[in-house]
Amino acid sequence: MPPQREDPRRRLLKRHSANPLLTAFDWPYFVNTVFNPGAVRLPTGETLLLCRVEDCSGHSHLCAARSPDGVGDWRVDRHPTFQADPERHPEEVWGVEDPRIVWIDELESFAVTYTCYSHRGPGVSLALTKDFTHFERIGNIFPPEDKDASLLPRRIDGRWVMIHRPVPAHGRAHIWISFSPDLRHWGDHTVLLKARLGAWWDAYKIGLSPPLVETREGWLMMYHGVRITPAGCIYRLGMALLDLEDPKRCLLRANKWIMGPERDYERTGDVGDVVFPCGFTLGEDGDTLNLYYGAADTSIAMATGSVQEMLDWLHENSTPGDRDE
Ligand code: BMA
Repeated sequence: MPPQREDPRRRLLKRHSANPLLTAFDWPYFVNTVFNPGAVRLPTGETLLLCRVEDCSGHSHLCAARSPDGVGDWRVDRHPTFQADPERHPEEVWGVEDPRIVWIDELESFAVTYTCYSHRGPGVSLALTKDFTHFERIGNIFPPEDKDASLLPRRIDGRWVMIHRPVPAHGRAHIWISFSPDLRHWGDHTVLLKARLGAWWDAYKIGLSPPLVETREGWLMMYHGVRITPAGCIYRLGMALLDLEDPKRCLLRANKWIMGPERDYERTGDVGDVVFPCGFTLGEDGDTLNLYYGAADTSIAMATGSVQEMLDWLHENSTPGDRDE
């Protein structure tokens, strides 16, 4: 049989026809842009997006938007939901950005990891909340330069697990994994997934996108790769699979990206050619994945896929483990 060509119309992630779902014009107060939201489904069934909002000073804060179906009828908080607190947290003096949210059964709380930004560069901070009104700030847990962080939703072998992306002074920016007994003290820092080299779509700089999706086959990790071109950077999305009980082990890594900037709202904006997911919700069936992403650092969009189809595709389009040549 001749080799089958992949149908280019087959898409793992289908964009919603109402995209972009949210823009600065939906905000009850004046803002520049809204993008890169963390996402959760609340016990009420509502979808909550904790959106990065950039004001006209250039600094970002976080603001919650709630919707009954995750697509429309958004109720946006009338004031910023979570703002930088530079008096107590000087590492936030230039704002807070790009939240990832995970529900933690053991703590009966949502854990929000976000980028704190200051003169020293971007770092990783952590806050806990039960209601997205009151927040317990744990503070800066990974110093600059580090970002794109999310917890796993449970301890593994007694320790909390964080995926994050430090940036070295020289060389490629890889995704790392670190461990903690108490969410405050972190160690056993290990490179988890390397940025590749040369012509690869994910060469030189990669970072975690939304929190990991727990499946029977392993932790499904969606990550962004940054292609540096003479015309600027292109942010695309790829996938890898980590061992469920030993997430330091990368089982599979897709060779191709699964989503890149195509539509006008992804190609044009304050920073063009960016799709940047920071959150997802799962449907009642446990398989339908609604991925929320920032488009061109300007608006918020959503794409939907099947976790099982993504896993099947990953098996067909991967090299085993973490090959980076
Ligand atoms: C990354 C992050 C994101 C942003 C992206 C594109 O480094 O800062 O917040 O969406 O760049 O500008």
